[in-house]
Amino acid sequence: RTVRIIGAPTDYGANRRGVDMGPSAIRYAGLAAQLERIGIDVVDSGDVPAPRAEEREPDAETFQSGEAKFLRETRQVSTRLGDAVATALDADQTPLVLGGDHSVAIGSVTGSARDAEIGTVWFDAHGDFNTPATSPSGNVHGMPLAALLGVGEFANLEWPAGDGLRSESIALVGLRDVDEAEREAIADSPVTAFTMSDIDERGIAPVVEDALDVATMATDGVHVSLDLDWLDPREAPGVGTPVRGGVTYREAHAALESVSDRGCLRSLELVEVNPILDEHNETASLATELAASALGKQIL
Ligand code: DIR
Ligand code: MN
Ligand code: MN
Ligand code: MN
Repeated sequence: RTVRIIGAPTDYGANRRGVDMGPSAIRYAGLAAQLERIGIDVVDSGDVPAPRAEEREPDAETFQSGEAKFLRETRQVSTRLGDAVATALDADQTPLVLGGDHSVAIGSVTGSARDAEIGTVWFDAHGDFNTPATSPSGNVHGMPLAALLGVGEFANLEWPAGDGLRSESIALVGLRDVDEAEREAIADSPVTAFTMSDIDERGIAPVVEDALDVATMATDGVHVSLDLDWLDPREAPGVGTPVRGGVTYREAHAALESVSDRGCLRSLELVEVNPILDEHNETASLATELAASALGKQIL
């Protein structure tokens, strides 16, 4: 297969600077070479243009509770990224999006869902189900699922077309830090959520199989969104919002190997890598390795 790397160097969706360097850090860790070593053709589109938070109207400074910061910028970048993802898919390439903060998922998913029914597996410590009204932070990286599904105030906002994702086809895996209002939103929504407790009780493999069942049921393919804070901070220290008690190195590989084994992967994204907070780029290296597992790398 051919993989097209598309960088989306945003940081305005998160509250900490540095996640905009994620695409560079992941490329520097040797992403293309690793994928080529397992027989994948790799093309790199470079980065979609993304505004820097400090160059913009500082709505972060005038921010009031009940708002989302940098919504205009999010919409602009999502449109560009959605187009890039859809173009890659039209050319029979597998888009591999490098974030940036998790707000880039709005673009990745709408692009992937433009001409297909898709499912999504969302590996994350967080629910990413806030709306501007419920968000404690105003950061859009905590809102992409609500935005994509048109929850709350997002019902009145149009994102670049991509109607092929139904909430029934979304599985969240690895939750351990969910805000009060998000808890209700997730309970009220047909999405399926697997917490770290589910992984404790059942083990990673059966949980991921269930998540893949949800995402492949009556869909043409699956978008995998991997927030590196899904892993335990001991494995992935270079993220903006680390939460103790995440999955281990081997559990993460096992999960992405299962994704590959299903043969359902349509598009993939690696988000929230923050090299400034990292140790020797190890989180970007880990992201690179996990992408290889999702794309077919095997031990033997
Ligand atoms: C928190 C943090 N729930 C928020 N969310 C993060 O700001 O909405 N998502 N870090 O990845
Ligand atoms: Mn996230
Ligand atoms: Mn997260
Ligand atoms: Mn996030």
